[in-house]
Amino acid sequence: MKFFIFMFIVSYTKPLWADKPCAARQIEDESVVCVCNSSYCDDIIREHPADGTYVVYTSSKSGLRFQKRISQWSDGELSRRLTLELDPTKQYQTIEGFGGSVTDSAAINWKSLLPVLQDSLIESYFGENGLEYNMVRTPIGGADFSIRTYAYNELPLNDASLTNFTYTPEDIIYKIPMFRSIMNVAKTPVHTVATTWSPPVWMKTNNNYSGFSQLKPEYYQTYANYHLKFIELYTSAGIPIWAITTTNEPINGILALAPFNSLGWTVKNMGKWISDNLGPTIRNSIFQSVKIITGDDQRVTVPYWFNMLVTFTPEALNYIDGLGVHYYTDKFVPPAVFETVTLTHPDKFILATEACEGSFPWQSRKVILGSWDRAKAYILDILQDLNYNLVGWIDWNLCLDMQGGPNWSNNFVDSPIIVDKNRQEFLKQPMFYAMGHFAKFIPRGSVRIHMSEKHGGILPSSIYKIAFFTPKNTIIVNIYNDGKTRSINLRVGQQQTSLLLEADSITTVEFPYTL
Ligand SMILES: *[C@@H]1O[C@H](CO)[C@@H](O)[C@H](O)[C@H]1NC(C)=O
Ligand SMILES: *[C@@H]1O[C@H](CO)[C@@H](O)[C@H](O)[C@H]1NC(C)=O
Ligand SMILES: *[C@@H]1O[C@H](CO)[C@@H](O)[C@H](O)[C@H]1NC(C)=O
Ligand SMILES: CC(=O)N[C@H]1CO[C@H](CO)[C@@H](O)[C@@H]1O
Repeated sequence: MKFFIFMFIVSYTKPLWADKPCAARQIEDESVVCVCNSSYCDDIIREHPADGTYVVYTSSKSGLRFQKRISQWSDGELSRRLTLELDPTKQYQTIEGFGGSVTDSAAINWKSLLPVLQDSLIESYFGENGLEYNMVRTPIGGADFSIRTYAYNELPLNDASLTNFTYTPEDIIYKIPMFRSIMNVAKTPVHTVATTWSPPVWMKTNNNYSGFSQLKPEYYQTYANYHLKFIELYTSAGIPIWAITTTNEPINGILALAPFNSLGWTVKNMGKWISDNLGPTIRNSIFQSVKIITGDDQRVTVPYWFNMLVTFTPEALNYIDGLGVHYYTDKFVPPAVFETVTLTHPDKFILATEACEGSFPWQSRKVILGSWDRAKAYILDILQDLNYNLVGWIDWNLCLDMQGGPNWSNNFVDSPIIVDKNRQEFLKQPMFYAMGHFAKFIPRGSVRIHMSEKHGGILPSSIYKIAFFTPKNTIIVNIYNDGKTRSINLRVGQQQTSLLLEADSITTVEFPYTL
């Protein structure tokens, strides 16, 4: 019996030291990147906290990456400044997941690495000792993060019945192999969201991949079938599609905003296409459970793609499962805009479907190695979105090259993993760990719970926070400290403790809880 107890302790404590720490490379004026090469890559093991204990994981500007500590709840000396109090009985949205995007560019960069590095990149994102991503977004055909402009069934021209819809070289050489690698590694089903940037040019009014365009009316049903054909094509390659969106950033093609693949939609026509074509096509097929996500555009457009659309075409509500939102106007548009949907249509979900840093013309440095500011921008945005009942958050390219590409339209941006093909290594940016504090610790099915702040002092709050009850019967709390090192209290029921928050850091706390 003693022998077994001893074994239990050994097997319980051993994983604490099994994490491989970040191989840190300090970047001048920035934080660190963690370097993965063919013989070394850091990982993170999620502990199972025992009753009466909690586990703390911290990443910080000073260079901590998932630093792990185990502590006990105490009734000792508490801070008098700030107490965060949890109320697990008051619950909000249920989480669908977190992830990143398999674009042509991401898959090309991934493929440029040695096989052993390809594996550790996928492990880093999807593995049990990685971030445990459980969602992916992928373009249907080409996007700006491709090396050429293309779509499915470009030829024959005006082929309304899509007789030539088949795999592209990008699917065969890059994207499908990357998906297969992901699905071999992921321990939970990966929910894939597929999106068209532009259909073949013959379906469009301007006969061009970019610029001002709309769908020619005679191809409304063809464009619906185009989505069904894609779902069939990827499903037969072993890649199930969980959702489709109703076209990437439809505003771009109306305002001719972006120099890359787009298709413009007016709200009225979009509603009509969903009700008359896309909705019935999907729901009357064997893929009827594939979710239909409308919007897939900036936060500023939420009232158009949802409330205005369903006012014009209420029938669209029968087909729409949720709304997708992109990141790029978040700093200028208050999140309260989400309440126009969440309060009026609580049965529809909102999912963040695209985000990256470095996309604005005034951001002259597209990739900034080691940028903590960009990690912080991700963290604060995710906290804000989740606090407004969004059900998940999908990042853009899973990896890019040192320049932030490749990209046929020279639209370079940053990514949580930067691939250095020449040195055969990849660099995990601070943004990678920012994603990890959410993706790894908030599994699908987690429910957000209420947390209130009680101030005992005069310090203004530079604390941003969120809490979830997870399907593993634990509570997780994420706290961003946007200031100097400080102590706060955490309380749930009779249990309370003092928590030390590092300067400029994100802290995840996890402990067992029975509702
Ligand atoms: C790989 O990284 C490890 C840890 O930083 C280092 O010790 C090793 O020398 C590197 N190997 C190569 C081939 O660069
Ligand atoms: C089918 O598409 C391929 C790839 O674009 C093209 O090479 C081929 O000519 C097309 N077939 C027909 C019959 O148009
Ligand atoms: C397509 O539109 C872009 C501008 O968005 C323009 O530069 C390009 O010349 C056009 N191509 C064709 C074939 O018309
Ligand atoms: C600057 C740069 O790398 N541009 C690339 C963008 O993508 C196109 C298509 O792959 C390349 O030809 C350019 O070199």
